[in-house]
Amino acid sequence: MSDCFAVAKEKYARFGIDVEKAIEKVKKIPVSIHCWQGDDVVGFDGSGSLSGGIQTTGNYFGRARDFKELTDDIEKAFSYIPGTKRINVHACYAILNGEKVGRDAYRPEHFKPWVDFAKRIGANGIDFNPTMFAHDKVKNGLTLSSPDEEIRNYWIRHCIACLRISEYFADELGTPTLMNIWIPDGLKDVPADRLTPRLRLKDSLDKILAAGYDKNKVVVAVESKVFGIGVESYTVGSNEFYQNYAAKNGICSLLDNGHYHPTEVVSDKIPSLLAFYDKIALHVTRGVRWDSDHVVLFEDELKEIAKEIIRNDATDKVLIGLDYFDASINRLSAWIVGARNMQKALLWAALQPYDTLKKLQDNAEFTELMAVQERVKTLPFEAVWEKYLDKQGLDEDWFDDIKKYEKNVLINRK
Ligand code: RNT
Ligand code: ZN
Repeated sequence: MSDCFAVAKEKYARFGIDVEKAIEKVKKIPVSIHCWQGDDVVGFDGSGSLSGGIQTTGNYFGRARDFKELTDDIEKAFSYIPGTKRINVHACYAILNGEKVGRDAYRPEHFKPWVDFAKRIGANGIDFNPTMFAHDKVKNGLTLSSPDEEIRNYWIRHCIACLRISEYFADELGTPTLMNIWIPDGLKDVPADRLTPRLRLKDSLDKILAAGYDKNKVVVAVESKVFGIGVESYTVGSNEFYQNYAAKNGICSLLDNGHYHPTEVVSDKIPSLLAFYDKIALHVTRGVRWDSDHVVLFEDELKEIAKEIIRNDATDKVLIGLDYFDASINRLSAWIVGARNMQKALLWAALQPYDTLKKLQDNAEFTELMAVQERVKTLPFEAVWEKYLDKQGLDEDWFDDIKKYEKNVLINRK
């Protein structure tokens, strides 16, 4: 292997690329890993099955059913995921210990076990999400945009409670918490009124932000969507709505690459937003024909997304999070494959000769630009990836151990 690496190092160096530097750079880029891959987005607060157009399909055995099982699985999966890892938690993963408390009154203490866990496994921080789906206060599919003031207020209180919990995570773990707001609100069929629900959503968001929060501790983001299953005709929180809201209110915009029309790409949106925002956030996922949230694979668009982060020196500006959920395969394997692929793409992106390529573009040398871009695609990347793993005490032999965990641990959850 070391021989392969030496050859790779030399081949990349011919294009002016320092592979050691690339490895060190990528190791430090935080990736927020979503807890909800482990239990099919069910959570612990028992408010019913998924709603709002998000769906898990499949029933592979071994779904984590409580905090202990979920964190055991995360810990096991993390042991095979290189790089700097954060944990992304939804409010529905509160540990209530039988206390009768609504989502609008969740307190930091309900998440203390997550903090203890994150500290114990050395996570870089926790990110957080209000959970405004799978709940009886979602009325006619609407939350923050509901015509019913009581419903809106419930979810406003929930989001404010989440701000406090986010501050608590930041205090405890010493890194800012990304608090991402996604709502399922929309309509199945042709709306009679597209504006008023958006005005109500705007007002609700204003009220949440008016509660105040420490901007050094919490980055608030809004996540747009184009449509969902059951809400095909209209989404209140559309891209245009949230881009403008975020820009005008100094908050962050989150791009989920499953949330756009099929020929739109998030890789092209990243530099557009970098021209205006200090920070942007990502949900990296893989949509197959719709926002299906398949496991992230090492594909062209993922590489393109990573390239936009690396070549624009935006590793501090783009907050990377994963958002997929596959219930048809071993869930730990889903975590490991997807999270490794994110880092693989970042490493791949860190190995591109941008100075040369940008110069060729500026000089309109498009023939050579194409030739060089194609040439570097097949440089010996695998050897560098293996070195990246090796430097973190890892290799490609993780699958057998996960199979063993499946046989010894997951099997008992039937
Ligand atoms: C739904 C959004 C949202 C959720 C998670 C669970 O379409 O992508 O981010 O997937 O919050
Ligand atoms: Zn998302």
